[in-house]
Amino acid sequence: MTGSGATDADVAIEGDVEDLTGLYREHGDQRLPPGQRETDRFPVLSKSGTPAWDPESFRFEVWGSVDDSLSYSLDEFRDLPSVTQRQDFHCVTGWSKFDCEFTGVEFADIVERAGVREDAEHVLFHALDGYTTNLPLDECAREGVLFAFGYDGDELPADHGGPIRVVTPHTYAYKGAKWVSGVEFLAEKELGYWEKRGYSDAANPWNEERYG
Ligand SMILES: Nc1nc2c(c(=O)[nH]1)N[C@H]1C(S)=C(S)[C@@H](COP(=O)(O)O)O[C@H]1N2
Ligand SMILES: [Mo]
Repeated sequence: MTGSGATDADVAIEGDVEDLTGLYREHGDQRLPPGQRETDRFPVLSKSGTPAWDPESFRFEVWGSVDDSLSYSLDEFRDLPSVTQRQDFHCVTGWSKFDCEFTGVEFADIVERAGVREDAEHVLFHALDGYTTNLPLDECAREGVLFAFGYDGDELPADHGGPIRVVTPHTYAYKGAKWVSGVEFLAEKELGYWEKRGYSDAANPWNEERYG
């Protein structure tokens, strides 16, 4: 099967839903970052539409400055230990959606499985539509950065990055690659798609870091 690849499976939620919606308190007392408006919808933002992918051949790969390169099929990836977190989502174009429930594998877990080396300080995420985005390793390793395959108890919809997307509740959402298929650990920083085109590399919504 190609196309959305959706299999309409419920996503098992292991354990409690962790509430990370309070992380804005690191930056003050405003849950809604400056210049944002809250929406109940979940708009779709993609540079070039939703790519086709095949659940049979899809691989999630980890390489670069690691002791063990990793390669998982979709089923293998979904069988890794997962968490479910309630998070807020902030798009740099000005909308925020509160209380999104994402289920997925913690970034920190992948760091451990791959044995990320001492010299790795940066991460470049690769996606099926050719999108890339970069983050410092120490920001990725924070609680809240997930490789999400579930949304609100269902499979993550294809438009929102299914089968797997990154979520980064500490930053604007362009730091969260939809359709993520590769994670590259780097000693030297490489800028991603929007970062090269003038968007902020730091992308902190509470500091309103929209442009670089
Ligand atoms: N692969 C990929 N990931 C991406 C994008 C994209 O175009 N391609 N757009 C980014 C932007 S700008 C935002 S705001 C969010 C939007 O996620 P959503 O469509 O689920 O709302 O995905 C981010 N991740
Ligand atoms: Mo965005």
